[in-house]
Amino acid sequence: GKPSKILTLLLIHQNNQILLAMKKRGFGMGKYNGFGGKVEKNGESIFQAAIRETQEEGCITPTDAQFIGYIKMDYDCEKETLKVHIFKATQFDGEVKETEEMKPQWFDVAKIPYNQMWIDDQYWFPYMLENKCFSGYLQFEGHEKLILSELKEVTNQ
Ligand code: 6U4
Ligand code: NA
Ligand code: NA
Repeated sequence: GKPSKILTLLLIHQNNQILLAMKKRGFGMGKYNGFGGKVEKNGESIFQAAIRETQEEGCITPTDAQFIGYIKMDYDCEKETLKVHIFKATQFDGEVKETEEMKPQWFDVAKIPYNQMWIDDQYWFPYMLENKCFSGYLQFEGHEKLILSELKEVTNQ
């Protein structure tokens, strides 16, 4: 199979609102998403990478982040399979600011802009919003067409 790349994604869910950010460049440009990116090859943990990417992209430091989900994503057009580790936080230090990479915005949970997000988000955000751990596998044709989606809640015991 293809080589894989470890990525993080972190969502802030506070007071019935979710903090999303419009990606201004690179992979996922023009879409609203959480903060995240590649784990650095300097020995940082996946958790540390999730916090660092949120600091770099949103200027805030989550203080109660928890692992909530794992999704393996296979894009036919990409050289590497993406292994995305998803975290959720409700508290953070600092002030949300726009950066070169991201334009952040708060959304009511009832008004999440799924039509301006990755197509899979509408399927797994409900787990995340309800604090249910989940795991899955997605297969894409291009970046917009989801040809296989296997997502499920994961329970401990
Ligand atoms: P550089 O080149 O350093 O800016 P980096 O920020 O390390 O890149 P990036 O931005 O390429 O990594 O990471 C991609 C981000 O997009 C990760 O947070 C995972 C996320 N992502 C990719 N496919 C996704 C999908 N189908 N649904 C989703 N998030 C996805 O919700
Ligand atoms: Na990023
Ligand atoms: Na990065």
